[in-house]
Parts: sequence; structure tokens; C-alpha cells
Amino acid sequence: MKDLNEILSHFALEGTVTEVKPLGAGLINDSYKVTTTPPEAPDYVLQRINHTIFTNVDMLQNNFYQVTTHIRHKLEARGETDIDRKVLTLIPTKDHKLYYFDGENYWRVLIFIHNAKSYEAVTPEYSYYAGQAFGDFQAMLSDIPVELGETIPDFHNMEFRLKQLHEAVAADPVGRVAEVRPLLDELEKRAYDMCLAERLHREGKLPKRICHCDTKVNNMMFDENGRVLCVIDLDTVMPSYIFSDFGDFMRTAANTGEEDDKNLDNVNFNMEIFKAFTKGYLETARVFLTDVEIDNLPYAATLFPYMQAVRFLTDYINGDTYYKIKYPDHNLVRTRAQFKLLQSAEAAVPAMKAYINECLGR
Ligand code: GN1
Ligand code: MG
Repeated sequence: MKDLNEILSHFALEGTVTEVKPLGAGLINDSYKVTTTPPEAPDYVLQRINHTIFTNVDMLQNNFYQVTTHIRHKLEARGETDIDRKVLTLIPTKDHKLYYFDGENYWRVLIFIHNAKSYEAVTPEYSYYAGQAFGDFQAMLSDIPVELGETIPDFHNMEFRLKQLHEAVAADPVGRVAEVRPLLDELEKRAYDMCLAERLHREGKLPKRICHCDTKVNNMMFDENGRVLCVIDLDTVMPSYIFSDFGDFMRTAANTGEEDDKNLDNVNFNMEIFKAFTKGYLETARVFLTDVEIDNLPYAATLFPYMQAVRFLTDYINGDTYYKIKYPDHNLVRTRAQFKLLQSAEAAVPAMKAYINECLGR
């Protein structure tokens, strides 16, 4: 392990570092909580950027800076207080860069948000606040004056994700394809329908907007009253379909089980969470959403467990090169859990449509 104190010495921090310890449960980057003294000095989060996945660190950090600066200005204009808890703040290096490269790894530092919590599961009440918060996040970024890059090209492009799966199957590098044939068949059956977003986009019926693209429920910080303080994990903020944010929240929050639940009976689509989030989201996002976007929100709720199943299975077939795993068939267990969630969400589509109509009074 690198000497983290040495890394930190390159950043323009206030106070003196007293402790550095691991933080969070992300599957991609490594994060550390950095405690400082005296108490008035902020604490920080140090992150090692996974640059095999985010290959263009300059673009990544520039997006991050543009997004957080834009949101900060919006919050200031609204007269909000306590802004350091409502938007992430990047700390530059002593030579005014947005990250530090140690010859091998890329590092960045953010201000740690105090008295805030993230959750792996939320109640309907919290989901309602989360819905409002993500709608607001998209609304605030709708007039960002700069063009953001795609930090991971084709990140939520379903056609591309299926192509990656097909390539993995054709190569079968570690001999796992035979074992997963039935799953592959199930995924294949749905492939055409699931690529609807890409077709609508080509037909000019579905816009790309600035989205978060990783709206896992644990990427949101709540205050002591359950109100959303801010959205974190901004690496994937980029142009996408709004389905990304709606769908990935449902995938994580409206799952009655775990993302990697071994007991599939635990995994079901939770309509109460769907309703609460949708209500909040439509309140803040309705102003800019088109009918095509609104009508396809139930599709988005099925697309994301599907896409995640495709991505986990691709990684399993490739020999686990992308996601961090805790045991040998972890990616297969994840795939099965996402597939079960997909089936449950598919069954709930009529109820989802009915609820959206009810919200819109139609
Ligand atoms: C990754 O880093 P983390 O755990 O928030 C992934 C998401 C997946 C998610 C699955 C850059 O997110 O796209 O949905 O794992 N992020 C990237 O849990 O691939
Ligand atoms: Mg995360």
C-alpha cells in the first residue's frame, strides 16, 4: 500500500491529518476518510481513481469540476446555506491541479460531508426525497454551459453492452459459457426489446441529457431528518437518457433483497419504493421531461436490472476483470439476483404504468 500521508501532502489541505482509514463500499474506486485537527478544519475523502476504467482522468476530473461548480452556483443563487454539505467540493493539489499522479496511480481529494449517512436500503419516505433530489439534480444540470465528455464511452448503451456480452461468449476465455447457457438464452430473448432506447434516440425521439448514471441508492447522502443533502460518486455524470438515473435507482432501492443476494426468494421489485420515488421525481423533473421519457419510465425500471445482469454476466465470462469480487462465483450470483429482479419488475410493469397515469391525473 502506498504511503497515503505522502499522497495527501501534495494537496492543499487545511489542518493536520490525524487519521486515514478505508471508507465506503464502491465496486470501482478506493476511498479513505481523512480526519484532521483542529476541529474547524474540514475532514476529507481521499480517492484512488480506477484509471483502467476511467482512462481519461483529465476529462473525468474536468467533468467533476464543471458539474460541482455549476451546482454550487445554482445553490448559491437559491440562497441555500451550508453549501459544502450539499455539493461535493474538490480540493486542488498544491500546484493547482484537480488530481495528483504518483507515477502509477491517480488520486483526488474531496471535502468530507459531516453528519450525513448513506444507506444500502431506504424507506418509501426516503425514496420520495431521493426522487425529488435526482429530478432536481438533472434539472440543475440542464443548462450547464459546457459540454461534458463521456467518461466511459457507451456506458449505458444497451446495444454496446450486448455486443460486449456476445464477444465474451465467443471468446469464452475461462471456459464458463457452458455453465451459463440457460441464463444467456433468457437474456437473449429480451435483447431486442431492451434496446428500445437506442432506437428511439436514432429516430430523434429520445434526447440525451446530463445524467448521474450511477444512481445506486448508496450514492446519495441523507441528513439526520432523511432529507437528501447531496448526490455523490460523480465519475459517471455524462450525457445519457434520463432512464439511467430513474432505472438505476429502482434497480438498487426497489429491490427487496441485495444486489448479490444468494437467496432469490428475497429478491423482488418493491412497488412502494417505485411509487414514492416516481412521485418525487415527477414533481421536480416533469418540467423538462417529454411524453416519450415519461411513458418509458416502466421500461427503464426493467432495463437496468437487465443491463446489470448483462454486465455482471459478461464479467463472469471474462474471468472477473471489471468488478471487485469477494468470492469466485460472485459475478454469477450477482447476475442471478439481477435476473430475478428483472422478472419481478417485468411483472410489475402494468402497475407501474397505472401509477404514473394516476400521478399525472390522466
Ligand atoms: C459500479 O462504483 P459503484 O459501485 O458505485 C458501476 C455501476 C454499476 C455498479 C453495480 C463505473 O458502481 O455502473 O451499476 O457498480 N460503475 C462503473 O453495483 O462501472
Ligand atoms: Mg458508489
